[in-house]
Amino acid sequence: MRPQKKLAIALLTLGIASAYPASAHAADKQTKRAAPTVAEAEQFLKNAEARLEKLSDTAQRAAWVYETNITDDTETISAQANELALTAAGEIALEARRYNGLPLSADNKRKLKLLQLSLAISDPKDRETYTRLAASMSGDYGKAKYCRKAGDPTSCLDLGQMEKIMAESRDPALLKEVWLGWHQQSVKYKDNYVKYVTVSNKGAREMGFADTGAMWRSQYDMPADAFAADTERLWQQVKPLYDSLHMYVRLKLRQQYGKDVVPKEGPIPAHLFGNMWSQSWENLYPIVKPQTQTASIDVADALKSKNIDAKGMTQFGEKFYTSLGMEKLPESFWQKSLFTKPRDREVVCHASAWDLNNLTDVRIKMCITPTAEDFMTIHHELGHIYYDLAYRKQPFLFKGGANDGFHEAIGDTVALSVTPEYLNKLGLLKEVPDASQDIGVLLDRALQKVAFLPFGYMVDQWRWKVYSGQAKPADYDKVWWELREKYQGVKRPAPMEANGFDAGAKYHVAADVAYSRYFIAHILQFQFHRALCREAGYVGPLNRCSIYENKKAGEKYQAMLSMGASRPWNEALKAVTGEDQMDATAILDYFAPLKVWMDAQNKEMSKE
Ligand code: X8Z
Ligand code: ZN
Repeated sequence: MRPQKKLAIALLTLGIASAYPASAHAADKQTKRAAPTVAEAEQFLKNAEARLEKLSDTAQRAAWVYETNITDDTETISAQANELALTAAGEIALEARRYNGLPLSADNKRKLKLLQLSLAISDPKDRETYTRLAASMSGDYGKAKYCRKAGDPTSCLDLGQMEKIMAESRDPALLKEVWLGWHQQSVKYKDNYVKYVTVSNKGAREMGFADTGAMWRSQYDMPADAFAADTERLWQQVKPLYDSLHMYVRLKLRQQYGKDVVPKEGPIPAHLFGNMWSQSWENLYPIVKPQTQTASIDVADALKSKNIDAKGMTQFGEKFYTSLGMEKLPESFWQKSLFTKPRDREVVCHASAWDLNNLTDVRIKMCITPTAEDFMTIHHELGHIYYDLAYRKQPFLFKGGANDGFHEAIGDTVALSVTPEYLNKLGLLKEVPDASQDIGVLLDRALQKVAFLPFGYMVDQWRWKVYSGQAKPADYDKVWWELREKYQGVKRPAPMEANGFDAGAKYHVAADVAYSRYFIAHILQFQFHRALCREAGYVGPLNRCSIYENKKAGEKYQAMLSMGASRPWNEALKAVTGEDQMDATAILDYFAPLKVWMDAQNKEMSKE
């Protein structure tokens, strides 16, 4: 399942096939079917949308019940509902080929194309295996616990508890223990993952893709290879900024943990970054902040002292969106969402946004705690929700993001406007730090956003290799750590286990959610932010801009959101930014003053 539950696209990635020849013309000749007409194609699309919409509704509901209450029964029901949806999506994907090349409207041509970007698993047994394994792996991930003392259930920690330790503890031995404890859990579903990859690839090949990775890369209105080249271009653009941050953090970590724990050169042990996957480092802020930094920028204290609960935090999020002129969240959102971790049952805590009936039954599922990190994630999830709401009047196949990276960037863009000044307005920050404190604020942001870039890039570098067969199961960990060292500059805190599965300790691998979306979202959100600030008439450093209460910027944003997936993403990007390519100059501009400062610090500290 996907963190962003837009089944229009999820269905498209779950096609099935029959023994239908690759060429529609050949098929029609063999079966002596008359060549299809435009009218038939239009009728086909209408029927397909109606059928998929209904099945998507059922599968979404089954998935919601499963992920908010993991049991054997809910797992089976969810897998079965997905199987039905997958069967229909496959039949439709294959039938769609008949209509390729007809002189259809631009919209209908696009719908036909979207329908064919899918897996085709023709064998019903394989189909069952695929949906069963998918459900079982996300359940295994959700339920996994590490027990500090074997045989003692009171010593067991769930992921949320372990993440808290990773964020707060400065004891390298404890951090290492917890890191290793969590990374042991995924070994249990490695065999299932290997089987799953095989079936998924079979499905991709039946639809004419080289493998599932190639299919994923084909979802961006350009050839698969062009997408790979484009993301590499972006990575090269941002790499110098990441390198400066990595070096700065290394020097600070050496001061904190000593030279024996943190090497002078080469990759840094992965358990020291305040995060289970070393994917964002904001929890290191207290260790790495500039010495001159006196102002607090952490909202956690205010949230706790003012007793703002999970719903209250979410209401703050909603308030930002309505200040842009967007609608209030429907009453059902407040009644039906899951805001905190229930005590009486197992759930998938990884935050997600849901659109159950493709209209207004929107919900979030999140185990919210009163931290700055979760406050930001709420804005992220609400971005998905407001996108869903904005495109609800589109036909079913266009109810999706311009691409999946757009979906991930919407809420993050809004969160970039959650500045200290804005937090102060809300009463969540006592004082507005003056300009002399900007470096600290920027550094905090860089620990979230810049630190993430190589992780966002490498997860699918690994998966592309797995799906193409270049990384064999016996080498999963070897390849995973080669990539983590190469891109992130982090290393495993202990030697690799025989037959380990460290990649599976990441939600999106266990749940098979493509990850490049987050990499491009981290580039796009700065492009959106820069453009919306311009629209709001703002001039000045980008990190000080907040579009809060700016209806003009809100209207511009909303216009893009309501396009959904109806046009190629370049057009959606142009509607907001005037640019038609992804471009890292916005993120580089945003952090430019910090880069200068870090480089000077690095020079200074390296002398010591
Ligand atoms: O999975 C998410 C969101 C849900 S779409 C919470 N994110 C990625 C992650 O946690 O790994 C947001 C940033 C990256
Ligand atoms: Zn998301």
